[in-house]
Amino acid sequence: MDRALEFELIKDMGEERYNHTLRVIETALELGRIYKADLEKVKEAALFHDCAKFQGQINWLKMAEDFDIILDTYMEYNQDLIHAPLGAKIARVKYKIEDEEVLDAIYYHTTGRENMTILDKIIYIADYIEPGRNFPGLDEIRKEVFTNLDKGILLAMDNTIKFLVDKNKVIHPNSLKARNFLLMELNPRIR
Ligand code: DGI
Ligand code: FE
Ligand code: FE
Repeated sequence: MDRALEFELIKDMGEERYNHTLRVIETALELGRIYKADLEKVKEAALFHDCAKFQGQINWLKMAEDFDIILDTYMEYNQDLIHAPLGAKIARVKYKIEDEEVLDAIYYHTTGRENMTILDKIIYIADYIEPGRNFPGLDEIRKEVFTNLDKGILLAMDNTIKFLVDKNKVIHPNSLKARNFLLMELNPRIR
């Protein structure tokens, strides 16, 4: 890893989250090899996926405005979601990433979206199953991801949506669209 780049990322996100990033890279590369994704893109998207997860007290609305990000009402309401679109923007302007597929994978890494690309899927799920994570049900999901990527992702999305409902949290429409899309694709209509 380029030292200056590493330094910049650690300064912004802190050591702990940087270590999470390294684990996401390893997991994503492992999946990328299995599912035949472009490993350069996988590595780049994983490296920068949380590049906007700044430490400390951040005025996310102001930050979004400064970077010309258009936020929907759900992101204004739940500001934990802002680091994903903001990350795509920062990857573009600060880290000079030009690949739209990579930028999209960063943009949608928290919620997912309808009809996800293989790169979107790998970043989304590597973030969820990296070895530092410890959610209930994770062992089953880890196993499934390596057998059937879509089924594994659907389990992870179901888990996340259930968790959010239990916590009385607003669910972003992209999370619902992503889950519905996979569910319908995995269970085609019979008549
Ligand atoms: O940034 P990370 O912590 O590595 O992971 P992430 O970007 O997936 O963020 C995870 C958090 O985002 C987790 O607490 C669940 C939450 N989340 C995911 N989808 C939604 C959501 N929160 C809300 N309110 N609505 C969603 O649709
Ligand atoms: Fe994130
Ligand atoms: Fe992450």
